Amino acid sequence: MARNYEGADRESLELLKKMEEGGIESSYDRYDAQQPQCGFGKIGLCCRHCQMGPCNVDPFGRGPKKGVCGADANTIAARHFVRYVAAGTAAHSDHGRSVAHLLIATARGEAKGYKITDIKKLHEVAALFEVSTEGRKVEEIAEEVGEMALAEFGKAYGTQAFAKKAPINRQKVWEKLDVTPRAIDREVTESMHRTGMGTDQDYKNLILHACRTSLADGWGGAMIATELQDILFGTPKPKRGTANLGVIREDEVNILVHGHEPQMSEMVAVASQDPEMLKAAEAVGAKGISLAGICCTANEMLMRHGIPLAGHMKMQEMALATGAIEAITVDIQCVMQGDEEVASHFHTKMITTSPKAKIAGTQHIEINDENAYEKAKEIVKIAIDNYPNRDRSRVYIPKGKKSDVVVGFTHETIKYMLGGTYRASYRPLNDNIMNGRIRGVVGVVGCTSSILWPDQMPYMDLVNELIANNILVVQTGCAAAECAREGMMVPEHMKNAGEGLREVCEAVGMPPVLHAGSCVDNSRILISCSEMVKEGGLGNDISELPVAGVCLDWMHEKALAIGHYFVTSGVYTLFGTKSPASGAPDVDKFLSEELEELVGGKWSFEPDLKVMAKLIIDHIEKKRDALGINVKKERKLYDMEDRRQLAVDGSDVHAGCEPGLAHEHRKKD
Ligand code: SF4
Ligand code: MSK
Repeated sequence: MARNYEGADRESLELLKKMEEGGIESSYDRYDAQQPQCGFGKIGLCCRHCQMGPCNVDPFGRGPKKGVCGADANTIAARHFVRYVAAGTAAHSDHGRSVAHLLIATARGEAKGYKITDIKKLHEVAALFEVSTEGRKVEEIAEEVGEMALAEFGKAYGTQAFAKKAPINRQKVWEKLDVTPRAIDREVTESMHRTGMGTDQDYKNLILHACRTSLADGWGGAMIATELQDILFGTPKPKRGTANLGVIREDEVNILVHGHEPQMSEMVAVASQDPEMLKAAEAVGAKGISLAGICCTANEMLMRHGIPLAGHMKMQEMALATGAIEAITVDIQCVMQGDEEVASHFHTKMITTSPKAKIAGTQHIEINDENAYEKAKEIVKIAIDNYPNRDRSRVYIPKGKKSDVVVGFTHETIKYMLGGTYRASYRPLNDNIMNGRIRGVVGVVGCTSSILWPDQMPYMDLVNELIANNILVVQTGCAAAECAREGMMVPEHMKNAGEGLREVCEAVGMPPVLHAGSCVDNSRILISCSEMVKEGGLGNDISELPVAGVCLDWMHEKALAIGHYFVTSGVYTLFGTKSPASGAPDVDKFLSEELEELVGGKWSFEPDLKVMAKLIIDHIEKKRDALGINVKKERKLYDMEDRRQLAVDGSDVHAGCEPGLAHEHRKKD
C-alpha cells in the first residue's frame, strides 16, 4: 500500500517513518498485511457460534442464503450486533466493578494510599442508593455505597438504580418496551445465551435486547465507574494541560501510563513524586520523573491532575518509538500486544499490572487495592534504573506541536460555569439553545483506529464544521485526545466558532469544544442530557433535545455499546464507518429507521464527513422546529454583565483557570 507521509499529524507520521526505517513493525503494517479482510465478517454475515460453522451468508444471492442451522442474514447480523454490545458493556462494567471494590477497600482502610475525595458526590450517590448519611462517618457511607454499587451487577430483582437519573418520560419509554436494564451481569449473560446457536432468531427481538444490554452499560456499569471514580479521585474541574508526543522529555525519566482504570495510574503518579524516587532519579542523572498518558488513562490523568497526554489509541506504538520511554505500565483495554515488540527494539520496559490483562513475554507486577502504592513505587524504580540504558543516539522526540488544552468539563462543571457556584444550573445553556445562539449540542466521542492513517484526521474536520455552525461539541475518549492534540480545546479556538456560539464562549470563557473525560465518562453526557430536559424549555425527553452523538473511527466493541445506549436513550447517533450489519438490510433498516419510532433515537452509518455534518445539522434543526424554538425573536444574551450579577459570591469556576485561581480571576473581572 502506498504510504502518504504528507499530512496534518506530522509527529505521528515522522515516528511511523522512523519505525519503518528501523524495521519496527507497526499496527499499520499489520493492517496492510491483513488485506483483503473477510468481506463476510465486515458486513456481519460470518457466524462461528457453533461447530457446524463457520457459516457465511452471501448477500448477493450467489452463495448460501442460510447457515447450516437455517439462521438467515438478519439473525446472523443481529447476533453479531448484540455480541458487540455485550462485550462493550462487559468491558466498561467490569471496570466499574473494580472501582466499587476499591471504594469498599478504601472505606475499610485496607487500600493504602487511596482516599475518599469528593464527599459531596458520595452523598449524592448515597441518596440515589437510599443509603442513609445522617450522623454517619464518611467511611461507613462509602462502604455501603460501594456494596450497593456491587449489588447492581448481580441483583436478583429490580432494575438499575442509576436509570432513575433519566427523565421520567425516558424511563417510561424503556418500561413500555421492557428494556429497562436489570442486573448488569444478567444482561451480558443473556446476550451471550440468546446469540448462541438455536436461541433468539428474531432480529428485532435481538436488537431490543442489545438496547437493554447497552443501557446496563451507560446507565449502569459505566456510570458506576465514573461516579465512584469521582468519589475516590475527585470530580474533575477545569484544568490546563498539554497534549501530543512532544510532552515526552529529553532529560527526565519518562513513564507512560496506558489503559483505562485510574487505580493504577493514580498511584504511579503519586509514587513518581515520592521524594525517595525523585532523589533516585537525580542519582542516575535525570532532571526528574515525567509521566505521560496514552488512551483513556491519559484522559483520566489529564482531567484530574493536568498530567500530559502523549497520545490516543493509535499513537501508542509511536510514543514508544521515540526511544525515550523508560517504562510503559498498562492495565486494561486498548493496549496493543504489538507494544511489547516496539518496546523490545529499545531499552523500554513494558509492565502489565492487572490480573485480567497479562501479555505473554511481558513483565507482570500485579497491582491490587492493598499493595498499589508499594507496587507503583516498584514500577517507578524500574523506570529510574532503566534511564542510564537509554541510547540517546536513537531518541527522536518530535519537536512539533505540543498543544495546550483546558479539560475537565463534567456535567457539574458545565452547570457551575454557566450558572455560578450558588446558582449552578443548566438554565443559561438551555436559554442559549432556545435563543438560537447555540443551535444544539453534539457529543463527538470514541476511538481512533489504525484503519485511518495519521494524515486522515476526520474528527478535527467534523468538529470544526459543527462549531462553525454554532453547535457546541462535547468530547470524550480518543476522539477528545485527537482534538486536544490539535489544540482545539482552548478558549482561543472559539475564533473558529460561529457567531452565536462564539458570543457564549466569550461571555463564559470556555472553549467551544469541551473535554468531558474518558470512554466510561460518556455517562457524564447522558446526565447532561437529562439535566437539560429537567431544566425545562427543551421538551420532556432526551429524544426531543437538539443533540446528536458521533463516533467517526470506531475500533473497540465499547464504542458500539456506547452508540447503542445513546440511541436507546433517544439520541440520533452517527458512526463514520459502514454499518456492522450492512449485509442484512432489514437489520440495517431497523437500526437506522424503525428503531426511532420505538426509542426516539436511531443510527446512521455514514463515512462521508460532509454528508454526516449535513445529517447532524438537519437533525438539530428538525428538533428545534419541533420544539418551536426556531421562531425568530430577540432573546437576551447571557453576557458578561449578567454573569457579574449572577456571580454573587465571586467564586465561579472559570474555564482556563485552575480552581484555586478562579476566585482571583473573578474578582479581577
Ligand atoms: Fe452456522 Fe448456525 Fe452454527 Fe452459526 S449457529 S455457525 S449459522 S450453524
Ligand atoms: S481508549 S475504547 S480507543 S475511545 Fe477508551 Fe480510545 Fe476507544 Fe479505546
